[in-house]
Order: sequence, then structure tokens, then C-alpha cells
Amino acid sequence: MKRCLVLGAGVSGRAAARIGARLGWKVRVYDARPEAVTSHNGTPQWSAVTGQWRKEFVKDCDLVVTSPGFPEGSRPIQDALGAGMPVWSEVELAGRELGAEMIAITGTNGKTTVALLVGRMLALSGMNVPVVGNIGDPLSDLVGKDYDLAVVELSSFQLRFTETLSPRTAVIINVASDHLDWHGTQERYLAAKARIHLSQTEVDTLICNGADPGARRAARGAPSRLVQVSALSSTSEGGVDGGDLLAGGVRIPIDELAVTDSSYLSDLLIAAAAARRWGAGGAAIEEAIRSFSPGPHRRRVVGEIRGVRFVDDSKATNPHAALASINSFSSVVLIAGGLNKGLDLSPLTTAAAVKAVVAIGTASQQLVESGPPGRVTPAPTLSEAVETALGLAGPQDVVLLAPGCASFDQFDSYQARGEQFGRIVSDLSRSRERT
Ligand code: UMA
Repeated sequence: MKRCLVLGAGVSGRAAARIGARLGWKVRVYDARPEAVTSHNGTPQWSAVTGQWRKEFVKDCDLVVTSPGFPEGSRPIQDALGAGMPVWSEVELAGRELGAEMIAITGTNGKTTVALLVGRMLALSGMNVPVVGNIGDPLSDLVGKDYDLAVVELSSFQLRFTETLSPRTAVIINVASDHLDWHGTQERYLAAKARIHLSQTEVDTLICNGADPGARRAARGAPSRLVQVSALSSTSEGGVDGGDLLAGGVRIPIDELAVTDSSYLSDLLIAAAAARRWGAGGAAIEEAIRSFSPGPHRRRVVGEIRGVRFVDDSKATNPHAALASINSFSSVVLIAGGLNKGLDLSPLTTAAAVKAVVAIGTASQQLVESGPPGRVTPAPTLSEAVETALGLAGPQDVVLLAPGCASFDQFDSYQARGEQFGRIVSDLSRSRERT
């Protein structure tokens, strides 16, 4: 009987433990937080250990299955690797047990958008296609289920500990700087992303944004057939021709779409190229593109006060995403900051469209120091940041929440940060109407 230690008792860890138990393994789950494992203790399926990590937890194991929250340099991972133990992510374990094929999607930004688009194009074409992975439901949940094809969103954390995952279609949307606090270096982050094609073969396909240098670098050396699309030119696989988007064999005027900037157009092109490979019809691709609008907390206008528009892009949790957002407007008062993930934030304070920056969270000081004198004003709370930003903005300016950082220093999630931003803007708008 295989003895398996699962790291983490969150969504991934519980799913991995369920598979291990189903396979008849002896499963033990470790989580630093006692409350996370309480419900596991005494269950017949697996045992649990908690509290401070101890090296002896990996003793007598045959395998460690890890959750994305454990950085590659963390003690549990290092102890397991040091003991010569195989370390798999939950998606590696799930991939070994799944029967059906998959389209796997990674990238610094746009993963969820592309995964949902591909899922919709295929669903509109009559296929039963679950969309899982980093987006929310773990890949492991598909084990034993009946479906045609899985669309899987994969983060660098999940890819880092894959060995045999071999998607028939792999997608790398873009690779910029992110998660250096987890990976340690940009090279390791890039290498983790590149693992998406590690076990592909020459009959498989790798789709990437040909206009993104990071994606092209991560695609290097892939054993599969490389397909490049680009919103900055036209390739045979998809692109922009005059004012039209050429996606998956369909031609659509861009001015008829809800999005026009190149980052979203690339997402549409990539999704269409992937869905087309699996038989999505032209009508389905066109319908999905025409009805597409960005999800919540992605460049959403949440209010307007005396001609100043307030835009929520709380999902911009790294500088690459925040810059794409900034560059889609002509004059911006930016609210940025939060928990920096070891990244260079200076491009946010020096971007041409940025008129002023209001800095929040633990990255405040770093933002103040990275900007030209007088450009960055710190604010202790999001509420004060909104008021300060309104004071700095003129009519026609946009107050943009595009933090370039994680939210966890002040909020539970980027969603909570975006929701609070929306509430603050409506309260301020109402109080201005009364005065
Ligand atoms: N834990 C420890 N010690 C550690 C780290 C974590 O004990 O050093 C424990 C925590 O106490 C907690 C558990 O591990 O109880 C949490 O595990 P986790 O952080 O790996 O989270 P899961 O609940 O398993 O969710 C993960 C992904 N989380 C992360 O990548 C941080 C979810 O992505 C994903 O939806 C889910 O698996 C299913 O695949 C979230 C995310 O923020 C949404 N992803 C990042 C992003 O999109 O930027 C990559």
C-alpha cells in the first residue's frame, strides 16, 4: 500500500486526499492550521497532522502531493525533495488518473478569461466540457466523471510539480513577472510555466501569443507543434486585419466588440484557436466572442463623480496586468499597492498615462520611493485612497484601481478589495449628491 503525505487541507489538498483514499493509499494530510484539518481527524479515509512543520512528517512516505500554497523553497517541499521523495502537485496526481483529454491553459494574465471562453465556445458547439483547475474546482474532481474534454486553468504553482501531465492542447498566453516570492527567481517562474509542454509529443499542439516575448521564451524547445496568434498582426492562425478580428476562421469587426485593447483581443484569438482545434463551429466561436465582456473586477466602471470615472481592476494583481489596464486609458490617477510578490513596481509610477498614484497597503513605501518626486501619495485605507484620488483627478481622468499587488495584507481576496472599492465609490457619490 502506497503511503502518501498531502500538503495542505484546502481545496487541492482535500481533493488529492480523496483520490489517494480511492486508490487505497494510506493518506496523511498536513496543514499548519489546526482548524483546517479538524474535520479530517478520525475520518476513516485519512489521518491528519498539524502545527509547526516537522521533518519526520515525510519519514516513511512514498510520495508527497502538494497544494499550490506551499512555495517551492518551503521547508515541507525541501525536506521531501531532500529525502529523495517524489513531489507531485494535485494536478499531476489527477492527470495520472483521468481518462479524457485536456486543453491546459497557463499565462501570467488572462488564464481564467481564456479558459472560460474556450469552455463556452465548445459548450455552444454541443460538447460537455468542464472548466476546472486554478479557476476554482480542482482537476481531481473530474476523476470518475463522464465528460468529453476538460479545460484546465493551470498556475505556475500547479505546474511546478508536474511530470507527466500531457495536454493534447497547451496554451501559454503570456509570461511576465509574477509570484517571485513563491518561485524565488524569474527563471524558475518561467521554467514552471514551460512545464505545460514538458510531456507533450509531436502530435500535440502548443498555442501562444506570438507578440509576447515571455510566452515565446516559455514555448522554446516544446516537442509539440507551435501555433502563434497575435493581436498586433495577422497570422494564418488568427490575428487582426485592418479593423477586423480573424479568430478561429471567423472575421468580426473589432468596433462591434465590448473590448478593443490588444490584451483582450489576444485572449479572444487564443481561445478561438484552441476551441477550433477541438471542433468548435464558426457560429459558436462568433457568438462567444460577440457576447464576451470582462468578468467582475476586471476593468469595470463602478461609478462617476463630476466627470471622473472610477474603474475597478482589482484582478490586476501583478504589474503586467496593471500596466495593460493603465495603457487602455489616456489619463489615469492610479490606486496601486497591497502585498508585493517580490516584483518591480516602478513601471506603475512612471507609465506615460499615469498622472498621479495613490499607494495602499504594505507596498506603499516601495511605491513612494519608486516614483518621481511628488508623484505618489500614500493612503492608510482604501477609503482614504479613493478620496485622495478624486482630489487629484480632473474631468476626463479615470481613477483606476489596478493594484499590481496581491490583496492579502488588507483584504481576504482581490474580489473583496474590488467590492469594497465599488461600495466606497457609491457612498462617496451619494454624499456628493447631497452636498
Ligand atoms: N498551507 C500550509 N502551509 C503553507 C501553505 C499553505 O499549511 O506553507 C495550508 C493552509 O493553511 C491552507 C491550505 O494549505 O489550509 C491552502 O492551500 P492552498 O493555498 O494551496 O489553496 P487551495 O485551497 O488548495 O486552492 C488552490 C489554489 N490556491 C493557490 O494557488 C494559492 C486556488 O487558486 C485554486 O482555485 C484551487 O487550488 C483549486 O485548484 C487560487 C489562487 O489564488 C484562486 N491562485 C493564484 C492566482 O490565481 O493568482 C495562483
